[in-house]
Amino acid sequence: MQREGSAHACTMSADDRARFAQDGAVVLRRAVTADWIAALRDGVERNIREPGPFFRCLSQPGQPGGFMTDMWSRAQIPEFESYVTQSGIATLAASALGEPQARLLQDTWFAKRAGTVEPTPWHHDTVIFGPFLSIWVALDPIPRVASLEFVRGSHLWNRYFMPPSYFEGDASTSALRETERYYLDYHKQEAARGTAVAEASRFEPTPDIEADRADYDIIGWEMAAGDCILFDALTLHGAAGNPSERDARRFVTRWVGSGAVLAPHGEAMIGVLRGRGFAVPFAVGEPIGGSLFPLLP
Ligand SMILES: O=C(O)CCC(=O)C(=O)O
Repeated sequence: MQREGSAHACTMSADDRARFAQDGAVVLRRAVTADWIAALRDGVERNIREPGPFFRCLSQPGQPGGFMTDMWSRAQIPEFESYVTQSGIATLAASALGEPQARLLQDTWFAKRAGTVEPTPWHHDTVIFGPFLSIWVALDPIPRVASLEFVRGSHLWNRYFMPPSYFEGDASTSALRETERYYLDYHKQEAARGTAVAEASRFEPTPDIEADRADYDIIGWEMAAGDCILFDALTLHGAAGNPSERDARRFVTRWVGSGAVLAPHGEAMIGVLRGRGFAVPFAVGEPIGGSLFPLLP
């Protein structure tokens, strides 16, 4: 699919680069053109009607709104495949990584319907060791109160966090909210329990940032559709629900640099992918490769 604006390549100024390095997150205004945003919105709505193998509804039954997500669905949604290969987003990722190309780790999206109460818990993304960033693009106008927030500079703390439930037994995890279970599952599957427990010693439970917001330097932005936030995977991030009167959909691409390897607790992730029939030709400690994780542009 060829779209108008496909030659558009968003760029980072020297100031953007400095912010990304120091703060671990930077907002890039109007980085993605309106026709790509329209295509991604269409793709998300079709993906909701036709869920992929990783689709999750993260709202509890009976709650208002609805918090949904899917991952790696570009195989079935051509708009997503076109966006990652033709929109210029890969060029932006490569430029932020300081490399000629970037490797796509994942395409994913999060949709919070109007009135969603379920938050995105504070976390950071540790499944990769080495250069790893995400580009979070707003598909709708998203007010500051519903937008993704970051603890400024937390990517430089040299600390690794897991959900508190990562350290607890099965009895306590049975009471988790759906979003907490989602982030826990991302790091730990029952099949990888031995690895996960052995790995636990290098991680700390994620602090209760929401309970002590004033103690943290929290940054975030009101977003227009097409604005994006480029963030280091290790920057702690989270979001409230969506108290606004319209949907707050976001599309996220995750990118790794040439020095990136799969972290030990990423074993669960590749196990799940292989279980769904995806080819994952690398192991823990090895560089990411294979057709699901293409080098772009
Ligand atoms: O948009 C959200 O609510 C979640 C985004 C997120 O956690 C991520 O992209 O890592």
